[in-house]
Amino acid sequence: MSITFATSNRHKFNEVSAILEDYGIPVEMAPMELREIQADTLEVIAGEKAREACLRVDGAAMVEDTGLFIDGLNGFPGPYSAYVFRTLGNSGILRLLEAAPDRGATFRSVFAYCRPGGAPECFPSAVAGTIALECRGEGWGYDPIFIAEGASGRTYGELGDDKNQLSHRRMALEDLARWIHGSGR
Ligand code: ITT
Repeated sequence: MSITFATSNRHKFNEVSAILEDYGIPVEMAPMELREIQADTLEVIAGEKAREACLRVDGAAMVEDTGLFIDGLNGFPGPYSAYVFRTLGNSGILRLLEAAPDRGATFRSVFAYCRPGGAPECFPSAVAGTIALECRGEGWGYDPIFIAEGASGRTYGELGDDKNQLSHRRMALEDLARWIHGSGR
């Protein structure tokens, strides 16, 4: 039986379904804009998105919330990454970092799975890395500026399909897949 993944982001859906396919779990996209509450943690935001998605699809639903936490900016944009990407974009982030020598950063992801009437089950993961000096490669969102540890200096945008091998989503999805195959939904 497939999982309903509520997201407005086709790129995210493609990456998630490719990883879960390795675990024999089919995923269906339920395209929708979910309200993002303002909160300091991705867990709280993802949990609320999952509750809303559950009501809207009238069944169990999975959501994901991602944040890019930049050390030299005290963790900004973090939980506000979607808003900051829409307003400042990658060029704005690069400009902010001209004044901040620490280019360390962490991409964090939280998946939340919720059944009707139940509490959301959260699966977090993260990948450390650095912010590139300029945009490189293709990809989407912050892909052209994020260099993950273990990526030999290449941005997510330069990794192509290899991004999925080491991305901030992989470990969370592996945990989610184990949970689905184990205790079950
Ligand atoms: P949802 O409908 O699933 O919420 P979204 O695009 O709003 O889709 P998020 O709030 O989780 O997703 O993402 C926050 C921001 O981070 C947003 O601008 C994304 O484009 C960006 N982002 C998320 N995952 C990314 C990835 O793997 N690579 C690059 N940028 C990413």
